Amino acid sequence: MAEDKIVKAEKEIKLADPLEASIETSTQLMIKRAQQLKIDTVFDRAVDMKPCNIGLQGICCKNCAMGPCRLPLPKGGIVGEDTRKGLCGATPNTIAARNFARMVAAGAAAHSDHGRSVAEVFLSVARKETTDYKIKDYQKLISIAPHLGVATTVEVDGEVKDRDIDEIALEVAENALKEWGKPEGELMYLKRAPKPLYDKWKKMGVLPRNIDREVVDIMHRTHMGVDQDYKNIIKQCSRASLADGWGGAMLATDLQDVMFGTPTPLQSEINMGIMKQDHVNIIVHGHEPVLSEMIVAASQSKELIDYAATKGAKGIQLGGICCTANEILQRHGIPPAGTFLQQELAIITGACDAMVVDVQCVFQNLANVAKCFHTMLITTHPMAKMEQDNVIHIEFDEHHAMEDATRIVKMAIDNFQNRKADVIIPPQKETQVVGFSVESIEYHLGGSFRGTYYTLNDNIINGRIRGLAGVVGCNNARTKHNHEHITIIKELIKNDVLVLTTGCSALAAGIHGLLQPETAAVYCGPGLAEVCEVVGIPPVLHLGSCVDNSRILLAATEVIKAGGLGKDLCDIPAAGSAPEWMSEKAIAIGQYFVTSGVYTVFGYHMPLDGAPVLKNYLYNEMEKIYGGKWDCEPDPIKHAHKMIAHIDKKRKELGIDKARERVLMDMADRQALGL
Ligand code: NFS
Repeated sequence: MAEDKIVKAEKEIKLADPLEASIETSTQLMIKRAQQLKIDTVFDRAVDMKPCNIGLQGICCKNCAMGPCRLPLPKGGIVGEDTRKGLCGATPNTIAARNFARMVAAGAAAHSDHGRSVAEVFLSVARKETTDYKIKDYQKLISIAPHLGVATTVEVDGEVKDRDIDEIALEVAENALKEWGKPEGELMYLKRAPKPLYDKWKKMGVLPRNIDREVVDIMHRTHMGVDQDYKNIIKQCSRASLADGWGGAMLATDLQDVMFGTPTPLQSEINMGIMKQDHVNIIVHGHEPVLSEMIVAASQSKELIDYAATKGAKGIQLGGICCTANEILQRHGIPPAGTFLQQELAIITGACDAMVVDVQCVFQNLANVAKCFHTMLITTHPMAKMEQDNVIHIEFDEHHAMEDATRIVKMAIDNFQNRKADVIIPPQKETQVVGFSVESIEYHLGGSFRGTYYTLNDNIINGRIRGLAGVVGCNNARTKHNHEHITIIKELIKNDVLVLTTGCSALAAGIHGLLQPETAAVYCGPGLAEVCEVVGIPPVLHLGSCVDNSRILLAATEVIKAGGLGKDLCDIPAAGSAPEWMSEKAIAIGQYFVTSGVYTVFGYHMPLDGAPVLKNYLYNEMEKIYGGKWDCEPDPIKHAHKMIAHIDKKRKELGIDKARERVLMDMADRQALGL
């Protein structure tokens, strides 16, 4: 196409160096392509705009109109008493803690509101108000029912019988929805945690009352002139974050599994190379699988595939971006087109006939990029519209879900013939084995007759597996795309740490070929390689989207139940990491990991440097209360080794450090022992 038809960026901005912006080839190619077309992307904007130094330190207070009050650290640090204060007298600790708390509130709200939407759809299913969604996994329904106070059996004339499944579904749906706003009590899922952890939360007064209330509590408490004790603010952060991890997010995962199926391992592909020149390409982007599940069904219907053929397309290629990609990948094998930072680039290919978005992590600049091509950008959620006039809004409703999805797919097909730009799809793609869950790990590591976590525990105790790491979270345009994720994961598996991954970190791992069983022989230490080869799993297990971090909590709980590795989550040789975090959701996740006893290291930076006392509280003092603590390390190798050092500390506390030394002895060592 004539390049003068491209709508140019409004102003000339500094351009990113593609090789500095990402370690990934297709991303580099598409950044260059965008620059040739004079379309700015997030990578260029990150070079053009520096972050605010005061905001970076976490000490800008704009919670009232006497401010914004800014309390930067004095040059040369604090000497003597820290006398910095805002107009009202708020200290750096109060200000940074409030800002941190509001991130926890926003993150918990985003995950949990997603969960609420799923629960509402599930209620419609249970009431039989919709036939578009169904219960797919009855076993999962039965397994979660008791945790929501729903009996699965009934006694009739002294005989125990199974209850009617429809009755169970309805009660589960009603009880689940009550978790968002019940007037008294505490969240029911908290009791799924190991008892010592639950007791700790109870003693500390951080058991969430209901999901919404803990978020509202933070917004109230951080209003001007309310909570002025950073420890008390952080305590509420713990409470609200638990309402996310062991509440809204966990309910989202469970009810999605019930309706759409619990993931089991499958093979798929990933990266922009999954898009096809001669197919209608539809990219779903966002988070709630309620929408994307229907788009999957519509795009696979014979009627629409035939319709696509009438428009000259060889088929319909569906792909995903961000966590909605993970949802449909895990359950249907639909290949993701990329991570959070590749969303604009998928359109730059010129081959994206429709991008369908719902909520969270969606760039507003997509509309500007779409304008340069034929791409139809469709918003679908009542709370997430865009002001640009080239964006189409089709409100998605579970009561006519299939009808909406069919309409959207048909529009994309009609748009296939309108492609105007030269289509350049980068060829890069990788195969990957994905679809792990608490249930499938149990099956894989325990076998079909002995489905338990004993085998995993055994291998941790004997030292073949040094420990577990959860590596999760976003990409951030302030760090080199995928570099930190991949460097950290490789360093962990090289040191025999089994990695559980979710979110964009999982997508990054897939793109760089780390989600293949063959990876074990190439990158792993000898112990982990042996386990992976025997069991046939990759050393990096994809557990789903960011709400599925709840799977990591429950997998860790299963490890405790299987025995031999302590009584509480903080006893396990395990650590958490978000190497390239950017979202408020990541802060909520970090806080519930820490409050659940996990040592959690973030990459890039944390907005705490301007409040060293608060920082020390989060990085050190919290461990004395919950067994877990925050840390931050931008250097990926040091980052991985901080996690490994923590894992080794826990091995020592459990008395299993010697076992590992034996396992890692080479032949010469063994011969020296005369065995
Ligand atoms: Ni998580 Fe998923 Fe990605 Fe970050 Fe955004 S998509 S919910 S927030 S950027 S991992």
